[in-house]
Amino acid sequence: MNSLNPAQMADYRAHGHLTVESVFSGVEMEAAIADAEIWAETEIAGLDAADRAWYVEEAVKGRTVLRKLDNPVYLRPTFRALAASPNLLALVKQIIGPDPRVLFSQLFFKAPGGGGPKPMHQDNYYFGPNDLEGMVTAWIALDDADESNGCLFFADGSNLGGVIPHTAPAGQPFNLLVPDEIAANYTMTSAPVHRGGVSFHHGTVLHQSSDNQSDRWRRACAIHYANGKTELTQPALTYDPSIVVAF
Ligand SMILES: O=C(O)CCC(=O)C(=O)O
Repeated sequence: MNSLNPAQMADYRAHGHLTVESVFSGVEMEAAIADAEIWAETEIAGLDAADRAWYVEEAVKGRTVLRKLDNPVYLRPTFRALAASPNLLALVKQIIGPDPRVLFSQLFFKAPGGGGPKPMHQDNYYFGPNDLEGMVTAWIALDDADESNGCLFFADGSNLGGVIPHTAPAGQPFNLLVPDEIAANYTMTSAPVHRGGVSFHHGTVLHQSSDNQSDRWRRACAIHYANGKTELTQPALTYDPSIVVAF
């Protein structure tokens, strides 16, 4: 599929997220996983103590597995090719407008047997763009993602509200989240996606994922696109403008 129909666009605008299946083939996802595995192996070998605390999945006992790696689109040709896929870019342009650039990207591993949760947050709080409509995250499912292995959950329509101040737990300055007493006000809807599908989400929609309770991996690549006019004027963390990928 390389265009969204009016019902899909209306769904995205109303709910703040949209799942599009079969954007990529199983073969493309297998190749991405193979590259992710090679990359993870080399990164694990070089992690210092501070990086281990943020990137290694503590809950997985008996082996060292990564929770995530940053900037796959900038650093890995395999993931850059996914981000540059004409099919994906056509959908991204329909959602946010012309000249999309990748400002940041993340590879999430969520291992079987302990891959941990990601608490409720809004990407627009992290990125602080000058235009709240100017960014979309394309979350590519490298594996089938469902409720048992930790798919995304969204607060439908929360993209129409504002950006909520986030806090960070002690010792986890990068783990920005919506405080529990505010998060409790929202009903969350699961967004299962098959391998090769993409869950698009608006920068302001509240979302989270649970831990992986299955014996299957739940790997995904989140690509954070901005249109050509959007700048990160109030980012909560530091994003390096020299690694932006344009097409
Ligand atoms: O994959 C996850 O569990 C979290 C992803 C996420 O928060 C995002 O793509 O913005």
